[in-house]
Amino acid sequence: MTELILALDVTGKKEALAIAHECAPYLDAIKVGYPLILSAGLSITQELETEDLPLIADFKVADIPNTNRLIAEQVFDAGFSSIICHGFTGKDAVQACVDTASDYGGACFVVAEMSHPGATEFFFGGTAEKIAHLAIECGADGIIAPATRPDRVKVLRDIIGTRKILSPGVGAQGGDADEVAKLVDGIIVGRAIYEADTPGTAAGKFARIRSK
Ligand code: NUP
Repeated sequence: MTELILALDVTGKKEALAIAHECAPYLDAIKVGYPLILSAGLSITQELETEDLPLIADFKVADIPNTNRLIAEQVFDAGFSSIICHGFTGKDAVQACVDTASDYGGACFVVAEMSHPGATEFFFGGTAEKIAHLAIECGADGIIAPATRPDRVKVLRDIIGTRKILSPGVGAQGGDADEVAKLVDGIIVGRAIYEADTPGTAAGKFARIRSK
């Protein structure tokens, strides 16, 4: 089954909670990042927890190992069950996130290749492949790979095997949900759901991918 993950990137606390509640029946997890945390505060996790869905912290952690560990501890103490970190920082930095996640019984996903057009300026020539190998070496639970480039997802799948691939870039960034859902373990959808007239209805439509 492919999971449907909502990227809850709205900056109003009330709006965020209302959208989460409306969409919750169709979701497998909620991903929260800087836009919402910086506006509403880390404590919003306590209110989101009432939806009884796993919370993924998308802070794309990219610091030295000690700082990564301190950030990851805050993330898991706040109630998140997964953390997303960058991979270009190297093995020791990624390992700090993976180890902290494991101490808390949580999961760590490593960004292998980003979904936006500018990503190809640096993610080329085997960089993403190297990061995918690094994610395996560190014992990460999976990688983030771009729904905007299904061909690249296939290449990364060959490396990552049965570890999870979560894929953003569906809808607003042009990725096709049905095409990518066949290749990955979870699709991450933000604007195509939270900017819809009725986010719950939009989430309900995307939920068709959960049977793939
Ligand atoms: O490569 C990435 N691309 C991406 O869009 C890695 C990400 N974590 N994201 C996140 O996924 C992005 O920050 C946003 O939260 C979500 C996609 O949102 P949308 O384009 O569907 O609105």
